[in-house]
Amino acid sequence: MKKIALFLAVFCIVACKPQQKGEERDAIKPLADSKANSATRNLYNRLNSLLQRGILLGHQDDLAYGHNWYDEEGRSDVHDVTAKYPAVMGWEIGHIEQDALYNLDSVYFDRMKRYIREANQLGAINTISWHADNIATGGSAWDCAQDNVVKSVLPDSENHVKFLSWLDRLADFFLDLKDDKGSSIPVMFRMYHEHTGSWFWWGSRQSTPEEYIQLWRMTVEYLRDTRNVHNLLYTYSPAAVENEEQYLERYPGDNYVDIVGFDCYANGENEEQSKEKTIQQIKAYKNNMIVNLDIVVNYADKAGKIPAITETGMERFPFPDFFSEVVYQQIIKNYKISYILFWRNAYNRPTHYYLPYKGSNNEFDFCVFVKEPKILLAEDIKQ
Ligand code: BMA
Repeated sequence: MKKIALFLAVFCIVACKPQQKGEERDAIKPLADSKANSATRNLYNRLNSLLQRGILLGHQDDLAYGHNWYDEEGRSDVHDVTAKYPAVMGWEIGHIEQDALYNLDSVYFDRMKRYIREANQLGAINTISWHADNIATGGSAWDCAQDNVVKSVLPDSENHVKFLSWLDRLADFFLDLKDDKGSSIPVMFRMYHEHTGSWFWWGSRQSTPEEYIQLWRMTVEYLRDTRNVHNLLYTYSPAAVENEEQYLERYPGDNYVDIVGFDCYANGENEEQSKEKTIQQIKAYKNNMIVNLDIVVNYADKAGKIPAITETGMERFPFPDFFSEVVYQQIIKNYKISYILFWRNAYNRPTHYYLPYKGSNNEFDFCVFVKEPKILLAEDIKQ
């Protein structure tokens, strides 16, 4: 009996040792990058434990600009309206592959590094997407005139070497994400997204499933193994699908993915459209969201991944209770998902906004939404 008591006491001292802040922990699940640095493994564990607390509110380009303003110190449309910052901030590195100074939405890359640092300081988590140009034509990510661009960047194909030089520029950017003390900042990298649609050169009509999977794996392997980038969690983010089979048709495999999500929007064509039409669009959105949430949450559960809504919203949300009633009560309330990322509030396009800004419609409705105990902002999760 004494022996058992002694064993239990020793076990407890060893096993129940409190975790020190910043201490290196192994990720709960193996990550796509087995050499992911400690900050990245901690981020994964943090996402996992936050999943039990609620849903993180995310916003694209939140600190970079908002409705009718651009690069103002400390400003954020979400903060203007709710007095808190989003818990997830999305950034876009399209055009970094061209060695450009700023991205396709006019955000300077050196400032983006600063915003990422600021977001990190606020306790928020950063996610990065990449609308890479079409390497074969010189056109944009949306240039789908050819259906062999993915094939052309794979090993031994005509654009492979040039494409690796593009990945080098990405690697340099990721490696340069550091906090004030010089420690690496981990980010969720959401690459080749919405590939179940066919509006990007990596889309479903532009490549075979095998080619897409090869592109994904090649990118992970190059960044991770050749360039030693170890601060990424890889995020799989198709456009809305109809069933799990479609969701997984181009899935690169559990060893290459950490976070599983989907992008899904409510259509909203113009300001003059009838109320009836808006209601129909919202109904379709709700159905789509629920189908995809079921797929993603279920798959994440089976495979030990983090489930998320990686892009969503309705431009101008011309519906009174869009956030508190439609998005929260009717869609996300009963789901265990890590985060919901709303798309950007453009500084130079008055109707291109996906979250309220000071003085816009739905300010109060959005405040009701963020006050739901399950909705978490940066201040709620700061460590
Ligand atoms: C789209 C729009 C575009 C933007 C692109 C990449 O959905 O917001 O204006 O250039 O995303 O951020």
